Order: sequence, then C-alpha cells, then structure tokens
Amino acid sequence: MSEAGSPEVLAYVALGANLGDARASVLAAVDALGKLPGTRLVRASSLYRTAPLEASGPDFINAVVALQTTLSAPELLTQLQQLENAQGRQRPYVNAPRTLDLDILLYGDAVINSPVLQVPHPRMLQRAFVLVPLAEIAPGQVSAAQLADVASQRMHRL
Ligand code: PH2
Ligand code: MG
Ligand code: MG
Repeated sequence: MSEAGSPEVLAYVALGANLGDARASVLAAVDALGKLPGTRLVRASSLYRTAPLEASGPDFINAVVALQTTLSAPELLTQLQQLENAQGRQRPYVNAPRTLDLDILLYGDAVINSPVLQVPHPRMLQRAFVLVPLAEIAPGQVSAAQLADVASQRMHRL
C-alpha cells in the first residue's frame, strides 16, 4: 500500500514516436512518466529504431518502461493522453505518424475490456517493437516462442 492507501501496481507502458525529434520526445516522455502523480519509474528499456508496422512515415523510436503506480488504469490512461497532447499529438487518421504514442501494455495482472482501454494491449504479441524492449526489462513477461514469432520485423537497438 502507498501512504495514501491506494494499492501500488506494476504497469508496463510502450512509447513510440516517428515525427519530429522522435528520440528526444521518447526520452522526455520516459522522464515525465516517472514524475506522474503517485508513480515511480522502475525500469526503462534501451531505445530502438524500428520499421513502421502497419503504419506510414519514417522509422519509429520505441521503448518500454515499467512503472510502479497508485494511479488506477483509467487515471494512468488519462495521464498518458495528456503527455501525448502536450507533445503535440494529432490524429488525422489511424496509425498516422505521431510525435508521441504511449500505450498501456500491462497493468498488474488486470484484464480490462472497456471501449477506451484494453489490457493486456490486444496487439502486443504481434509487435517486435513492444516484445523486444519488454523482454529486455522484464524477461519473465515474454517467452522465447513469442520473440521468435516477431523476429523478422526490422529493428535496431540504439
Ligand atoms: N505503432 C503503431 C503502429 N505501427 N510501428 C512501429 N515500428 N512502432 C510503433 O510504435 C507503431 C508502429 C500503432 O500505435
Ligand atoms: Mg500504439
Ligand atoms: Mg496509442
């Protein structure tokens, strides 16, 4: 329990950007995530340069962080959207190039299926740009078979 009495949960968040100075945006977001209310940065993966997957535009910079947080999952989602908006995120069409994308991958062992939030992230197992950095900071969360399934996707650790 935290001092305020809310339970602390270990959450994993994926970061991605492929517009503007993507590397600087992702690094700034890692910093900002650790400063969210009731939240501590536990681990941050390396940055990865990754080929766009079902998306257009330049290569992405991707990473994954582990956060210990007393925010509820909907509260965390709201905070992530505020950080995206502060970074100038626009949504002209699905999977458009973006200045910053922050997705909740896992929130403890919660299973959430609301219209605005699905956890575990429904497409995480298809994405090397999620599984490789997640495996780097939380090897127990990703199996060798899951990594093998996405091994053909081009990515490069920075
Ligand atoms: N995000 C997407 C779709 N495709 N491809 C890469 N390489 N990295 C991303 O972060 C990414 C993507 C939807 O959010
Ligand atoms: Mg996304
Ligand atoms: Mg998103």
